[in-house]
Amino acid sequence: MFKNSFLIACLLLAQTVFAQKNAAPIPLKYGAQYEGKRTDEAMQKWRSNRFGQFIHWGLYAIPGGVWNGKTYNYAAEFLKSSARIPTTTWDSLMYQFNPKGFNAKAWAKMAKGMGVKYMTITTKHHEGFCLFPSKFTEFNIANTPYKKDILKELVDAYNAEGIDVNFYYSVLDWHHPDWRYDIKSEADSMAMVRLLKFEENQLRELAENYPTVKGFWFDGTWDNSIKKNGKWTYEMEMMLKKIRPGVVVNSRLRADDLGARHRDSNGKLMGDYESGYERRLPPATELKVTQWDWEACMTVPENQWGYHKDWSISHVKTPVELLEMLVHTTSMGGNFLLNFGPGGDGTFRKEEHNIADYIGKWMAKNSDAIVGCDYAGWDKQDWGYFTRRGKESKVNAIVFNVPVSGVLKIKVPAKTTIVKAYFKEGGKPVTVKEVAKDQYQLTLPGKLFATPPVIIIETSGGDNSKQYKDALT
Ligand code: FHN
Repeated sequence: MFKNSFLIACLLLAQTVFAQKNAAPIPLKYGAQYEGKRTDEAMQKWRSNRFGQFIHWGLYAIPGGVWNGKTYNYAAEFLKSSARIPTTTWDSLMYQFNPKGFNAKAWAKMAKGMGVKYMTITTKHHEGFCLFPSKFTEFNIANTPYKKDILKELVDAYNAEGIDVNFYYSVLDWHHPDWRYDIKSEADSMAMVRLLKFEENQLRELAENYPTVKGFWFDGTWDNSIKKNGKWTYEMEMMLKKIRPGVVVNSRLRADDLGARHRDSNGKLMGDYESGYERRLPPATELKVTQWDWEACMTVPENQWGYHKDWSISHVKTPVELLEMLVHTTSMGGNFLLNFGPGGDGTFRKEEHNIADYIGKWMAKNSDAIVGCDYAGWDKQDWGYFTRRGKESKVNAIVFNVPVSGVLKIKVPAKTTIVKAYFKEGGKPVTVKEVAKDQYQLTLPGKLFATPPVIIIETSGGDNSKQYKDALT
């Protein structure tokens, strides 16, 4: 009896899987626009950048997570909501925004020194305050004591250092009276029409007034009110790409006709890259991510994007932890966007300077193993990561955990021979030994490393597997 029901259950399951696999695609007007990776020059540049600086800066930087003497541990940029601060009270922080220590050129120099190739900045976060002088709201930088177009200063300064700039834009807007979390009535629907028109105007403004912008990074799009407006998300992507051809848009913007987000109802990625990896990286086994472009964004403390006065609340990642995340991300074909939250005075905290210094020193010697590099196609090993530039025969081994034996085990893909290996810095050779079919050992000199070393592994084709006989089990 049990056997029969089990058999039937299996048959039904097989039938469903078969049906799903062979189901006709759902017809969509506002689904994915193309399949696979974009191959144009702008996208190749975006991809080769690999390392970016995220900047969360807004009015929330002024209270820094503290309101009326009470510290709120949740993310500083959510203080308005955590401390239940009325909109008019919060909005009046605008009259205090005058960052005396701000220096766009110094920010850009720090970023350049860290080795980033792009920067993504909050032009408007959930609070609704705009770091640019918008014609469509008074709630913007021009009406603060600072007055100047701080966004333009930053774009110019970063571009002068050769760093691309992308604009973060929150669709969710706590300031705008027409924002709705859901659409449950005709009035909600009309309000959202007005809100989305306002945002369309602002997006056009950003694309037109800052001609060097390289990408738009949308956020705050998870509510039903946006899921029910897939058409608008599609139109915004098209509009931005029309005004600024080549501009790169993240997957968070998009919802399709049926409200599916990131991926449309047929499972295809919308936007130009997957931007769902937030405060986490795909595990090394999740190799499917190498099939598309993706970016991980990362905080330094556990969950603080905007400036918070008290970082003792959670673990603060060390510079080497963050460097490892950058390398991990590159080794899986992704971009790593590391967040900085400057204070209301326009300066970065000492921990952020330390991170920039540490990673910058490493990048100054080793950026060749990151920028322009990708998934190498070799099996991940416990001691670290592999990266490779295109189809080059050289592979970079970046070592974070030196084994007690001092021996790095390597499994190469079939028909790959390791010819030699040496330290990128200084060129000292590393002993290479072939130990079994497609398996090698690299013996490190018996010393500890102050920073993660990069070992260049030179390979050639050729099949020397014939000398090995598989076990007859
Ligand atoms: O709520 C925001 C958060 O403040 C921050 O901007 C991050 C960055 O990815 N995005 C949202 C949460 O997903």
